[in-house]
Amino acid sequence: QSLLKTETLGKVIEYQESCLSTQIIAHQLAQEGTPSGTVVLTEEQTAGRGRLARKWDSAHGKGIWMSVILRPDIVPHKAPQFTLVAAVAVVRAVEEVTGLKPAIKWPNDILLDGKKCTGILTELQSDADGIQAMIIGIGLNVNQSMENFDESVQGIATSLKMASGREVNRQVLVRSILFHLEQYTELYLKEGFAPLKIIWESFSVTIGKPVLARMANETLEGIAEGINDDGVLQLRTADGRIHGIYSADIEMLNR
Ligand code: BT5
Repeated sequence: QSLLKTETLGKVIEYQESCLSTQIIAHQLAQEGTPSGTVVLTEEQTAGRGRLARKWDSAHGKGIWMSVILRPDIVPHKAPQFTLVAAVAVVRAVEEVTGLKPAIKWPNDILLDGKKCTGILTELQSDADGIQAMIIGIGLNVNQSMENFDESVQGIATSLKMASGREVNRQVLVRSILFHLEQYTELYLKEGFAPLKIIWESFSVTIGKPVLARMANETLEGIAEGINDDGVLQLRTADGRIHGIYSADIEMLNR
C-alpha cells in the first residue's frame, strides 16, 4: 500500500485470501459507505462472475482478481465507458510491466495472441439521485499454465506467463493498473471520453474488422466502424446502415 503511486485509489484495500467474488464484497462495502477508490483483492474466487451470470475462472494465487469502487459524478448511461477506461489502464500496465502488447476486443476483453487474458465487469449501484457507486471488476490471468485453467476455457484463455514465458509479479502489476486507472479516470472526468477514445482505438482489434455481434435477441453481422463518444460500437451492416451496439458478444470473422 505504501508503495502505491496514487492519490485515492487503493487508500482503502480489502484483502481476503479466498472469497466468492470480489464484486460481492465490493457491493457490500459500497453500500456501507466505503470511500471512492476502495480496492478489493483476493487470491481466489469460488464464484467469480462475468457478464450475464457467466462464470469467471479464478485459480488460487495465479491472477489479479480485483474490484475497484468509484463514486464518479456521471449519469448512469456513461458508466459503460468506464469498462473501456479500465481496459486502457490494464493494457498500459501490462505493456509497462511485461513488454507484451495486448489488444482490446470491444467491450471488455483484453487479448494476447488472440486469446483472452483479461475480462472487465462494470456494475452500478444507483438510485433516483444517480450513481451511488460504480464497481469495476478486473480479472487478469497472470501466472497460470494451461492446466491451471478450467477445462471449459482452456481453448480460449491465456495468461501473461503463457504469453511471455516468465512469471510476473502481481503486486507490481496491481500498482501499475491502479496508477493508470487513476490517471485515466482523472483525464475522463476533466476532458470527457474523447481523448480516451483515441487511446482506446489505438489498442483495439475490433475496429475496421468484420464481426458478428450477438445480442440478447438478435445477431448482426457487419463491419465494426468504430466507437462513438459514448463508447457505443458502430456496426455497419451490408445494407449500409449503422447500428449502435450498447452491449454484445463480439466474434471476429476472419474474412
Ligand atoms: C468478463 O465477462 O469477461 C468479465 C470478467 C470479470 C472478472 C472479474 S474478476 C474480479 C471481479 N470479481 C468477479 O466475480 N468478477 C470480476 P464475459 O465477457 O461475460 O466473459 C465470461 C466468459 O469468459 C466465460 O463465459 C468464459 O468463456 C470466459 N472465461 C471465464 N474465465 C476465464 C478466464 N480466467 N480467462 C479467460 N476467459 C475466461
